[in-house]
Order: sequence, then structure tokens, then C-alpha cells
Amino acid sequence: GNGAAKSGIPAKVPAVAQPLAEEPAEIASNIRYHAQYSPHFSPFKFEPEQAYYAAAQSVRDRLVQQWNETYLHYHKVDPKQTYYLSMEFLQGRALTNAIGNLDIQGAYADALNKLGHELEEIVEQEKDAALGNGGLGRLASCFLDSMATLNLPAWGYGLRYRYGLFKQRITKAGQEEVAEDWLEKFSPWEIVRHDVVFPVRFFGHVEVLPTGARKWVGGEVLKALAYDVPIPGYKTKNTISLRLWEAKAGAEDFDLFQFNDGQYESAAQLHSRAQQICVVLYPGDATENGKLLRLKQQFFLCSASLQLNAATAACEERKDGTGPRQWSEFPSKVAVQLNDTHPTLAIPELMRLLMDEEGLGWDEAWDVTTRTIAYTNHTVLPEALEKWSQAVMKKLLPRHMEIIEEIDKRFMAMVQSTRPDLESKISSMRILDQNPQKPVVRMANLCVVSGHTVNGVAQLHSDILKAELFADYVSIWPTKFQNKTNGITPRRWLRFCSPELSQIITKWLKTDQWVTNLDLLADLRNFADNADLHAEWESAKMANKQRLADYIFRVTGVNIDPNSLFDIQVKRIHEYKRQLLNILGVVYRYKKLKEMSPEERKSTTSRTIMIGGKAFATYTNAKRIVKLVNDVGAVVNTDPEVNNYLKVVFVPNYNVSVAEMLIPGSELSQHISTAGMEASGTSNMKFALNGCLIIGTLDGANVEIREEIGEENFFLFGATADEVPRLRKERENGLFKPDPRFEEAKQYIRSGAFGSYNYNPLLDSLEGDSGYGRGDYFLVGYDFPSYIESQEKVDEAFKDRKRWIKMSILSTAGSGKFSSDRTISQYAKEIWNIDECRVP
Ligand code: GPQ
Repeated sequence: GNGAAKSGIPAKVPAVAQPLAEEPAEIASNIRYHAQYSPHFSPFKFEPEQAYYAAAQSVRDRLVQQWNETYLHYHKVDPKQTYYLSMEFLQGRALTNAIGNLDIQGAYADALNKLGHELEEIVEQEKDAALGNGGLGRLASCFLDSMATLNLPAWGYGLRYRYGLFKQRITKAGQEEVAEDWLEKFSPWEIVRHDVVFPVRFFGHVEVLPTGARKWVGGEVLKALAYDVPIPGYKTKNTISLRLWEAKAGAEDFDLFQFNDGQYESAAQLHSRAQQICVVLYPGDATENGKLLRLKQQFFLCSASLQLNAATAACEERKDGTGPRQWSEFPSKVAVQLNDTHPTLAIPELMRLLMDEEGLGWDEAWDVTTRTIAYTNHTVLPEALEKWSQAVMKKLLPRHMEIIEEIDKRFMAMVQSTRPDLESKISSMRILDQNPQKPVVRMANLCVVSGHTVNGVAQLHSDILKAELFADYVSIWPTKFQNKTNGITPRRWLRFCSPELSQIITKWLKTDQWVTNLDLLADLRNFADNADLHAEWESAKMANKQRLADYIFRVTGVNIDPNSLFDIQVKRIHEYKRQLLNILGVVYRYKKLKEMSPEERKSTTSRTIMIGGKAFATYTNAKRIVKLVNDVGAVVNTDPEVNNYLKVVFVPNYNVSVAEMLIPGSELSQHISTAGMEASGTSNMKFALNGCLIIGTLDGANVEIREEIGEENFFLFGATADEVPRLRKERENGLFKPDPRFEEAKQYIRSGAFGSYNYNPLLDSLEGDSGYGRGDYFLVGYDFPSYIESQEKVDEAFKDRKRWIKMSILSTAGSGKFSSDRTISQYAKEIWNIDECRVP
């Protein structure tokens, strides 16, 4: 049946409701029990590391119990379930989140105290699970938290990468990448499911059976083995799963004869090829790649996940006793969401399973597939739209290539017969790009043609998809396209990362219901001028700033002043996100400070500018930007004339846990992408929720944030998305006249003020050829003056404490819309058609 069988739990688990420890003393003895019987450490030490693992295992007992109850309940009710397929889940740490969601934080803190430890120190022992690159992966993790909290029958499906996103080290030369070994010891949060194993084939060929049916045979066959990570909802019993697949080869693939003959490598060839599949997260973040291994990873995820769903459905009986389910009922039991095009192969894999394994005809299989699958687009950057070589695809997945060709053929026939007016568009709308130089499969087109729904991730982004990228399809399927503005989980991103501010909010709202009903924050507006709230608000912010300052000192050795304005930009380093605009602004500020008299300096607003983020290992300009920030910091921070008024810090190794430290301590954050290029952004929501003001462009979700918190509380600058094409043309035609302040900042860097490294190639990208063959494609020069002027307004606003705190309160008050609970409710209702299934 559904649910229970899928999680590998037999329908009849003996009902032993093991009473779990409630009192700190009982919990302490349970932690001690785990420390003693844990097979992972010898029992002689009980230092923070051992205490972390023992506490985590103790928490896991509770999760497992709730989890079993959840799946037994799903099995009984047999609801429709959603499967969220994603190549990335950026989970971060789990302990604080688990005890917070289970509402046992206090008891665990006390229990650890009894054992001589502090909870704050223990949670720091955990390594981040960084199975993602950035926003897309973190979104998937926030979605899981909301699915569980909303009691939705839903799953995350991903890959169990041995090494997650690289660790960033900063040296004199800039960024260095180091493998991040999150599984070095073991992860207490995953449970291997030895009974959930599926074969996944690569290569081989297609055989035609006497019946005319087609069958994919030969090649190599690996095994996909499930590891489940329990995902607890907030203050609910419902605990769902993140299922991560690992690739294995079997004993039958081990050639004992060859091994005994001394041919060790070839004896275990398939084992080593299996290991390669999940060894490393592909470090791409909106960049192109052409690696066969990446395609193998994508197919591995899709094949294992879809086989599981099909196998489960195949043995289902209807609950009302009317016999076995028909395949046509599959979409009323299963919804599959594709997180960008990375899991697109779910489409031909489901078609293959239905036709070749289950014997359905094309029309029937197509009907089931298209009613099951929906697609979310996360970018309009052309270099990030996945395209796979037809030759590579044919070799690795011959049967899937046949199916894709057939989908393409039928799509063209449909357009030709029903929409002759689109004749001239067919070649760009079809799935196959038959460019004789390099024939490719366009994955986004395959998703749009095959999915029942396509959505963007912020209103502006969804509008751009309909008006530009997918405009031609809109006229064929006017109702297929939707918007689902992204959201973030208020548990991790306010309740747990800022207990100080949370407590104040709960006190003033006289309820903690806001944690699951974030719209309640709007009531803070009633107290936006209240002096008592102002005092409390400011002291919480100060405590968080102090904690952040201590952290910065620990990891960089730079002393920052908690009374200065904390100004933060953290995100992947990319030219379109324009960290270069930020640092040029800093350089300009530094130069002006240098030119001032000591008296004049005293009247300025002191700032600490923090920039953090990882650069794709081969993205040269991104790495130059990292180095430039570090070089500017080294000069500014040691300049006794100005370093009371300006500090510049590069925050190393930005990740989820670092974000949980930075965001609560921030006062201004920068979301300054070229308009039209950031699909949504989600850290903008986290900062606003924590009472941090935003300086930003009208891009992605900034537009909606500004609407919600009020334009007077948002520092806006820059060109709008609809102006960008015209401005680029003007730039190309030599009609752009740079502002002298922009020239001054660039010239200052070129003069060697920040060391002898040659920044000319980076700065040249802002004028001549940027390497994209398009000078200043990201319009840094055009937006520079309005950016500087907007920053001057920030300085003025910060001097007026009352006004600043009020704006900060109104930011939090206006953030209700950006809860991922809202986003996920909309997906559930408007795309998946699933209902809550609450464990009693
Ligand atoms: N995003 Cl296509 C990623 O983080 N990685 C990707 O590969 C793609 C998109 C981001 C996007 O840049 C942000 O604007 C979004 O907020 C985020 O996805 C989640 O939708």
C-alpha cells in the first residue's frame, strides 16, 4: 500500500509505544545510554563531540517513533502524496531544528547541563549537510519543513552525496576549495533502508520483442539504496522523509576469479563506477556543464524515485475494496514536482516504466505522465538552461532518447495541425535542437511540453517567463503557467536563529502562534512607535550583533564595532548578483573618507561591510571578486585614519550555519542584482524577517517584499527590468556616459591602492569585452550613481535611531507573506491537489 510500504515499514509493525523520557534527568540518562552503547566511539571520553552524537541519537529515537506513526497513518488513510524531486537539499544542521520542532529544547538543554555540557556548544559540533549549492537547494529544505509542519503527505527525493558543497578557504591567493567531509564520522540523522533497493541501468540498447513492445537491455546495472532522513514538523506528530539515494554494485558484480588472479581494479570495476555517481555534488550554480557523470546522477535520482512510486502503485488495492487500482488512477495518488530541469528525466523514465514494464499504450502512458508531473523554473539565465547532447543521451539512455524523440515528433504534429500560425516558432519551441553542429535536447522545453503546470518563483520572474522565455507556449496552454512566490521557514530563520527577537515578538503579540501563522506579525505595526518595544528591539539586535562580532573575530581576526552599521551581502558570488557593485561602492566610500578631515569623519555613519559567498571553482571573475574584497579589507581595516568608520570583512565559508549567525545580527542587507536576473532570492526574505533593512533593485522577490513592508522602508535604486534591454543597447552603441564617481572608484583600484594584484581584467569587464562579449552586461556602471545615492540615504536614516528601529520593526511586521508555509499551501492546493493528513 501507499506510505507504509514506500517507507519500507511493513503494514503491521508491532504497536509498541515506547514511553520517551520527558524529564531532564531521564533524558540525561538516555543520552548517557547512547554514549555508552554507541558503536562509534570508545566509552572513555564524553567530550562535546561524543555528547553531540549521543544527544542526536537520543533525539533520533523520538523522530523514529513519530515517523513510524506518520507512515502507518498514511498507510491507513491512503492519501495522494507529493514527491519533491531535487538534485539539491541544503539542510544545514539538524539538532537545534529537531529539538525545536519537537518542542523539547529546554529539557535537552537541562539534560546536557546535568552531563556537564552546554547545548549551545554541543550543537556547534554538527557538520552542515550541504547537499546543495545555494538558493535552490535551501528552498527545497525549507519546503520540507513546511510540508511536515502543515501535515502534508509529501516526500523529498535526492542523492546522498559523499562530499557536499566544498569548504571555502581564504588565502593570499583568494578562494581555495577543500572537500567537505560531512560523513567523516557518521550522520546520526540518516537511516539506511536495506529493503528499499532498485536497479538502475545505464548504456545498453533497445530490443524489439515479437509483440512489438520495446525493452531496454544490456549495459550496466547499478543498485540504488535508500537512506531516509526524518523531517519533523513543528509541534505536530507528523514526521516525513527526505529520501537520499546511494549507488551500489552487488556481490554478483565482483569478479572473484579476476581478483584472485591479482587483477584487483578490474575485479571491482562496477563498484568503483557506482561510487563515482554519488561521490560529489555537482558544484554548478546556474552554470553550464557537459559532464556525463552529471547526467548519470540525474538519471539515477529519477529512475530510483519513479520505480519506487510505480512499484508501490502497482500493488495497490483500493481502500473501498473495489479491487486493484488502474494506472489511470496514478495521478490521483502521486504528484511529482521537478525542482528545476535537473530531474527532467523523470518524464521519459515514467513513460518507459508505464509502456515497457506495465504494458500501457503511448496515449495512456502520456496521459498518466502529464497529469503527474509539474515543473518549477528557477532561472532565466540562458547559460543555466540545461541542454544535453543528443549523442551522449542516446548512448547513456537509448530508450529514453527514443521516447524524447517521440514526444518531440508528436508535439510538432500537434502544433502543425492546430496552430499553423506558430509555424515559424516550431524550431525554437520543439524539444530537440537539430543544429547540425551540436544537436541537443532542451530540457526546459521537455518540461513545459510534458508538465501539467509550470511555475516561476516570484511574481516578476513568472511574468518574465510568460512574456519571454515561454511566451510561445502560453498561447497554446494559457492556463499551464503559474506563480508561486518563494518562502522561507520561520522556524529555522527566526524562531531558532534568534531566540531573543522571537521572545520579544511573542511577548508583544501575546501569542507564539506567529511561528506557524506568520501573517500575525502584521500586528507588530500597532506598536511600531512604542518606546518600550523600541528599547527591547534594539537590545535584542545588539545582543545578536555582539554574538556576530565575536564570531567574526574568531574566524577572521578582525575586530568589528557592534555600534557600527552592520551591512551584509551573502550569496553565491556571481556577476549578475553584483558583489562588484558593492565593493566599488566600498572603495568609493573609503576614498571619500580618506579625503575628509578628522572632524568631518566624525559626522559620518560608521559601517561594517560584510561580504560572503562561494565562487564556482572555475568562474574566474567570481574568484577575482573574492580576492578584491579581501584585498580591500586588508587595506581599510589597518588604516588608522579610517578604520573607526569603515571595516570590510570577507566572511569565509558562507553556509547555512553561518547564515544563522549573520542574519539575526544584520541591519542592512544588499540584494542588488541587475533587474530581471535574480529569479527570486530567498535570503532577502530571511533578512527582512529579522528586522534587517534592504537596499535593493526591483528584482525577483524584492518587488513583493517592498510592497509588503512599505516603500518608505526599502532603499530602492537602479534600472528596472523593462529598461534593461534598452540600456544594454545604448551601452553597446557607445551611448553610455559613465558617472565620474564610478570612474574614480575603478581608477583607485587600478592605481594599486589595494595591492599589486592585476585587477584590470576584472575592471575591464565593466567597460569593454566582459568575456560574455558584451561590455558591462550587468549594468554596474549604469546603476552606480543611484546605488551610491541610496547608500547615502541609508547613512542618514541610521543616524535617526527612532526612525531606523521603526523601519526595522515594520520589516519584520511585513514579512508574513514570505513564510514557506504560505508557498507550500499554494503548491498543495493549486498544483499538487493534496490535502493535510494529520497524525492523530
Ligand atoms: N537558483 Cl537555476 C539556484 O540557486 N541554483 C540554480 O541552479 C538555479 C536557480 C536560485 C535562483 O538563482 C534564486 O533567484 C532563487 O531564489 C532560488 O533558486 C530558489 O528559487
